[in-house]
This record gives sequence, structure tokens and C-alpha cells, in this order.
Amino acid sequence: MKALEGIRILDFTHVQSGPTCTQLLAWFGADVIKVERPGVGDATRRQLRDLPDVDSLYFTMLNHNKRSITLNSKNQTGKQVLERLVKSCDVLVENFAPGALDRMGFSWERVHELNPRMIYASIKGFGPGPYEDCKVYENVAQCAGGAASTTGFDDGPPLITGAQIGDSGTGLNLAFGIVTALFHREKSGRGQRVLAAMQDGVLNLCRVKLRDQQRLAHGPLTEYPQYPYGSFGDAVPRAGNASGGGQPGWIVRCKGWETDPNAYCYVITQAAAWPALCRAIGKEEWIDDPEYATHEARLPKLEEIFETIEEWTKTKDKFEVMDTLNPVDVPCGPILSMKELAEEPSLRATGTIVEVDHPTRGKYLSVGNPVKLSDSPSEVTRSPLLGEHTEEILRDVLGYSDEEIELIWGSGAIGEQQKVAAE
Ligand code: CAO
Repeated sequence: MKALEGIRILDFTHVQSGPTCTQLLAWFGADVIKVERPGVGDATRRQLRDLPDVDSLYFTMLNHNKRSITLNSKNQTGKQVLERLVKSCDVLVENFAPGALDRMGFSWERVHELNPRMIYASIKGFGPGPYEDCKVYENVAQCAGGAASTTGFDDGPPLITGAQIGDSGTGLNLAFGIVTALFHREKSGRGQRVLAAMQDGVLNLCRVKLRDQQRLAHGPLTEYPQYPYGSFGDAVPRAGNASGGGQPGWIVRCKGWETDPNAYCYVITQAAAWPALCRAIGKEEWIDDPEYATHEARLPKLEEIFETIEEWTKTKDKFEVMDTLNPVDVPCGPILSMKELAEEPSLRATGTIVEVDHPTRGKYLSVGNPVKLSDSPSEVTRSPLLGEHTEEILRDVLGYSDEEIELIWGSGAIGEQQKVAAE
């Protein structure tokens, strides 16, 4: 049995943050019913299309294992159908702009009245405060949550990271909040509101930077590249590739770097592994030299130390560096490109990268469930076509008769249903 089997989700999410959350719940076995606007659907169905007239990879990779119903929630009949959905589901998940669901007539108060057991889970850009009414996208959250000001090099502008920490990161937080609220409902019998703000989610992931902000009041941040010759202002500076922990690290060039933009490796000069690192790079004399032997002695010389390490790594490709340093417990990691990750057999074997077949776009790769449960393995199934399950949901989940379904079609509340030609 899947861990969340029997839990039904009214999925009112769109774009990336909310769909990440409901996809995760679907992978754990929840029945996720995605409600989309007739004829339009989630905007990502059409965004960044690589093939004409088929659902984009943006959409398909965020909406696996779900069912799709089209429903105009601003149409009177549509609202009645939605009410029935609210009564039949355990969780409502949404990431509309602030106030949109209230304007539709489905505020928390109303939903709680219709179904007191329902969990009402929202993603917003900001929590209560001066920006609570703002619409927010990924990069805005990275900027407002402290990631951008602390990413990049000291002499350059703030930088955005490729990891979608605002969208996908907040989706994960919301999924965690929902499962916690479901657990609480077991005891209380009541649903509750769950809010995950993107700014909060990014800031949570930047926890070590708020740590450094407070350390700054007591002296320079000695593991940052600004130490000892640069200057520190009154806010945490950008640290380049310095490690966020107490163990200094840096990205160094490896063999082939002149032509391969990813011929690099991250190397950490962990104190415990210092002698082994010195031996590996041919600097045995550093092991006992008081100028290098202790962590404190090394801190002002990190630039020189990493340049020396790099002289050695430039003679080896990044996998040879791994093969040499890993066995002697020197923490290091190759810079892997998306191409290398897509082709990595071990990620295919664990289901972290999966090949999915889709009736209109054909085969494509996706990232599978990053969390593995031993008793509830995830099987990744394709995303639904727009409104593919409208009739099935009206009949089997909501109990409408054929005559009633005819009337609902006639009201214009559900629009056209995309049918699968042949699979
Ligand atoms: N039937 C009828 N109307 C529907 C509908 C349906 N099934 N589904 C949505 N709508 C309507 C909404 O009610 C809303 O109408 P009003 O503005 O009249 O109330 C309208 O569609 C647009 O919704 P929206 O404002 O959420 O969408 P947007 O494209 O303008 O904004 C976004 C998108 C993501 C910026 C905004 O939703 C947002 O800030 N969400 C919260 C933060 C978030 O999750 N951001 C991450 C996005 S991923 O990068």
C-alpha cells in the first residue's frame, strides 16, 4: 500500500511551486485531482515548448501521477461542482496570487464550513507584512529571501542560483506542512490552514548566512575569501565558492578545463583529512610545517593553498580527482553537467532519473521522487492531458449521474476534454 493511499487532494496549483508539492504527494500515493481552467489549463502547458502543440516539459515534469479536471470556478455550475470537490477531498492546495481564492468564493472560512476536516494549504510569495499582496516568482523569492545577496563573487553583482529553491523548495515545505496537518487531524479531527511563504522558505535555506551575519559583529569571517586582505562591511558578503561550514572549500580546475566548462571539482580541506590531502598533492612538507599544520594557520593562506591544490587537480580529470581523494577521506565532488546526470546509470537504477512515455510528446526524461520509502516505492506515471479525467471525476468521485453530467457540460462550466488517442 502507498503511504498516502486514501488521501484525496484538490489540486488548485499552477506553475512550479504548488505543482512540486502535489506531485510529491501523488508519488506517495495520494489521489491528486488537478483543477484547471477550461481550454487554458496551467499556463506552463504552453510555456517553453520544445515541440509544437504538445504539453511542454515544464508542465509534464511537474504534474506526474495526477488527474486533470477542467472547471470554470467563476461559473455558477462550476462553483457547485467545486463545492462538491471540497466536500470529497482531504486537502486543498493552492498557489494563486493573494486573494484570488477569496474572490472565487472559496476562502478558508467558507471551505472550513463546507468541510471542517479539510486542510487548506497555500503557497504565497510573502507571509503577512508589507509585501503580502505581491505576486512572486522564483527569482524574486531568491532575492527577497537572502540567497541572491549572499551568492556570487565579492566583486560582482548578486547572483541567482539554478536550483529552484524558491519554487520547488517551498513546494517541499508545503508538502511537509500538509502531511503534518494530516497527522494532527488524526487526533483533533479538524483540518487547519497551512501556509508556506517563498521568502521564508529561501531564508530557511540561507540559515547559515544569518548565522554569519551575527558572527560578523564579533570579527571577520575567517573562512571567507575576503579574509585576511579584503574588507567586510556591515552585512554578510558574497563568499564565492567558499564552504558554508567551518571547513574551507573551493572549486578548482581539472584536466580539460580549457575547453570543458564543467571540468572542475570541489575540494574541502577538512582538518581531519589534511595530512592525506597533503600527501595526495605532493606537499608532505605542509603536514608538520607550523605555517600550514593547523586550521588557524591555514585560514589566511587559503588562496595560495587552493592554487597549489589546483596545480595538482589540473593534471587529472575530475573523476580521477574523486578516485584519488575519496578513498583517503578528503571530501570532494565533481562538477556534474546536466548531460552527465541525465546519462548516469546509477540515477536511472534508483529512479531518481526516469524515462516517461507521454501520448502526444513521446518519451522524455524526468526527475523522479527524491525521497525513497522502503514500503511505499514511487512509480512515476505521465502527466494528464488537459481535462482528461473530467468525466471520470464527475462520475466516480463526485457521484454525478449521466443526466447531471450532460447538464454540467451544457452550462459551460467544464469546457472540452482532451482525449488520449492511443497509448
Ligand atoms: N476557473 C476560473 N478562473 C480561474 C481558474 C479556474 N479554474 N483558475 C484560476 N483562475 C483565475 C484566478 O481566480 C485569478 O483570477 P482573479 O485575478 O480575477 O482573481 C486568475 O485566474 C489568475 O490567477 P493568478 O493571479 O494566481 O495568476 P497570475 O498568472 O496572474 O499570477 C503567480 C501567477 C504565480 C505570480 C501568482 O499566482 C502568485 O503570486 N502565486 C503565489 C506565489 C507562487 O506560488 N509563485 C510561484 C510561481 S512558480 O514560479
